[in-house]
Formats: sequence, structure tokens, C-alpha cells
Amino acid sequence: MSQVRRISLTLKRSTMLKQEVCTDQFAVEEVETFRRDGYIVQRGLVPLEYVDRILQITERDEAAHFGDIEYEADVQYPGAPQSLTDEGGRTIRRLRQAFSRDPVFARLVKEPFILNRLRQLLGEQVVMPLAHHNCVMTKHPRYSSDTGWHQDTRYWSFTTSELVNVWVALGDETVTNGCLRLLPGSHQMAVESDQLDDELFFRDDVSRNQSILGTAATAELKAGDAIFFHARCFHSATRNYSDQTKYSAVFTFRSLDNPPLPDSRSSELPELLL
Ligand SMILES: O=C(O)CCC(=O)C(=O)O
Repeated sequence: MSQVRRISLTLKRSTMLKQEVCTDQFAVEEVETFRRDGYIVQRGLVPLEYVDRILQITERDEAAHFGDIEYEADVQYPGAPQSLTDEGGRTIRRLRQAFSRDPVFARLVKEPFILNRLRQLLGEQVVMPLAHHNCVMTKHPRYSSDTGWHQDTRYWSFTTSELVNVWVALGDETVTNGCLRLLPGSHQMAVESDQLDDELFFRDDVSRNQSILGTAATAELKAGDAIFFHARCFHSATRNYSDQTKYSAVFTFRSLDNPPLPDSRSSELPELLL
């Protein structure tokens, strides 16, 4: 083999390795961004074959109303039909227990491009509780609802509230169809009870919250983009004003040394050590 060809092969291989390393973990600055803002968006993280397979499963299970389903009428958020028997009451909001629906979900969360990033945020041993997000969120036109500003930890019970969500867009997520909005840095914020309503939503009708709400960022995403966000980071989303359903796959992770509290909802289901 000629010297030039050998060098070019070596170069190619080292470039490839470098690219692999880069795509399988956060850059140092990205970890810093996550620690500061409580979230970070990763564009094009999830290959579209995964997106296609998850959409197939979603279509199958939506058509059959199969498995553990949350309906819009169940959430009782603004805009949702009042009851399951009202018009649009059986509009699906979440296909829960994604892991039981198809092996594709287990394959996805064990992919180095996700798991290595979680290790950077949570430590070497990452656990996925099945009791919380572990779902495909569906947001349909017409009967969807507004999710107020909240921290996911409001009803979760772990030793600490250091948990991370991964939200994977399965199609376009825009301001029009109800993409995520987040309050940067709010995972570090001390929150007092008068800033929250009875259901622990961050109130948008009190003056002391206005400057914080003014910092809201929108996370517009495309299929295969992912957002990693701290479970204490306040986030919200409007209903879907478009004429197409929005789909996202969402999972929660913790470190091995942050177990759920005994006899809590968070300890009701098994967990996976990844
Ligand atoms: O898409 C939405 O309405 C937001 C859902 C959400 O934030 C949640 O379930 O924790």
C-alpha cells in the first residue's frame, strides 16, 4: 500500500473515531449549559429509523387504544374535554408504559448516544424508573390541552430530586403545535409556596413570578432532536393549534444511588439498570 493511501486511511479512521466520540457524548460546554440552564437540546441525536419504528408502534397502539393510556379527559387541564364521554374525551394524551409496547424503547435508551450523555449528567450507573415518563406523548389537534408551568418532581418521590428527562421529538415541535417551553435555571430556583397553586403549578397570575416567566425559552424541535432536561426545571406547553398530531417519546432517569422512597408512587413499578 502506498504511503499516501496509508496516511489517508489513518486520517479517515481517526476522523471517524473522533466523530464517533463527539456524537456519543456531550462536549464539556454542553454539560456546563445543562448545569446552568437545566436543559440542553441535541439536534439530530436519534436516527430516523428509531423515529419511524416508534411512530409505527404509536400508530398501532393508538388505533387499538391498546395498553396503559392517559386520555385528555383524565388530565383535566385547560382545554381538555371534561369527561371521557364528552366529545373528544377519549383523545389520547399519552401512551404510557412504552417499555412494554416494543423492544425498540429499550434499545434506544441503551444507545451510547443517549446513555453516555446520561452518565455525564448522572454518574456511571444510570437507572430508568418505569413509573414515570416512559411514554409516547401525543398531542392531538382540537381536543388537546395546556400544561401549566411545573416541575416533574412535584409528585415524584426519590431520595433527591436529581433526575433527568430525555424528550425525543418524533416530528416537528413548534410554538403552534405546543412545543416545550422552559424556564432556564429554574432547576436551581428556591420556590416559595405562594408562587405555586394548589396543584403545584407555577402561578402566572402573581406579580412576583412575572420576571421569571419573562425568561421563558421555547424548544422548537425536529424529528430526531432530543432535549435533556432536569426534572426540577420548570416547563410548560400549550395545546396543539395545528391540524396535525405532535408525537414525542419521553423517559426519565436517575443515578443508582438515588432510589425512590419506599411505599411511594415512584417505587410502585420495577426499574431498569442500564
Ligand atoms: O406536552 C405537554 O403538554 C407537556 C407535558 C409535560 O410537561 C409533562 O407531562 O410533564
